[in-house]
Amino acid sequence: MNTVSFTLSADEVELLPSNEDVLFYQEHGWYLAKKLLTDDEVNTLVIESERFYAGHRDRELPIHPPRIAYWTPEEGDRQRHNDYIHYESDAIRRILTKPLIGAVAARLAGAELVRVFQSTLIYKPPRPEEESNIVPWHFDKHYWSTSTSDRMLTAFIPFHDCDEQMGTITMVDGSQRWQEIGANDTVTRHFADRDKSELEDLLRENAAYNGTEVCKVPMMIPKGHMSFHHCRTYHGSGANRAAAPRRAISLHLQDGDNRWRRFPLSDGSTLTYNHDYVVRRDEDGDPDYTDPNFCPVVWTERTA
Ligand SMILES: O=C(O)CCC(=O)C(=O)O
Ligand SMILES: [Fe+2]
Repeated sequence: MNTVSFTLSADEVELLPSNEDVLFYQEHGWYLAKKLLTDDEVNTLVIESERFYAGHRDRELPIHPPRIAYWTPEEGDRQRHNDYIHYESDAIRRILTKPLIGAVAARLAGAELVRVFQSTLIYKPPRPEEESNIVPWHFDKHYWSTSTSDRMLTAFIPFHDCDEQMGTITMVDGSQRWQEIGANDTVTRHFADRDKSELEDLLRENAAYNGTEVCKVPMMIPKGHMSFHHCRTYHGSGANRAAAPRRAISLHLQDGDNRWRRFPLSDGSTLTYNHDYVVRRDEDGDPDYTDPNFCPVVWTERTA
């Protein structure tokens, strides 16, 4: 399994973020990367995602965790989310674990080693009125309270040019530096389960609490490029008003230091994340977020 070599070609080195880009990411909480995927790789993502939707699996999850996002055709023509796409499709896993993506993430996060945390295949049908296409304001760390790290980050990878008309991902500039107000247990619930207007209000209140206003930046992402966002950067996205579906993968990444931690909820129970039902256990019997089956290494500067 660990036959990947963590080296970049001279051409790939040119595609890494500069020191200025890293400072930009630290200040703004997002970064639009150069063309990290070839057209062939992106075309393969389209073909393989269609094969997946038609029922093809290279591997199946041993069980479906209670809060997994997992669209099936019975759900019809609404927004589709499929977690663990890097586990169930070998061809997609190969592209998502391309060392260049990991190397960009490592630079941005200031990490020596980067692993996959999760990946979600996303499809927004071209239906402007479809409510489920709207992704309300959230930041990803809300779902990752059982993770110790505050350096985790996400690559949003569309399979085509992606703009506002298509309902591209939209960042709330600089919000990763905000102190959060109004946080309670509800923030750990997936955005699909939460009230959308409540989230819009919460965003405005949070901005005001931090002495600022909400500045929304829609990511204009050319085919082969991807945007990165910090795990505390607020983001969301709107309707797909284009004629074609919006296809993408959210590739969530963890730095090498990230580990599982117990996260108690106010009712005394312990929060669980999807992984807690499927990954191997560590020596203390706790979920191991370094399990290479689910969380493969995508980049390391350490020599083997
Ligand atoms: O699909 C979108 O527009 C947003 C995806 C998202 O929330 C993420 O990449 O973390
Ligand atoms: Fe997100």
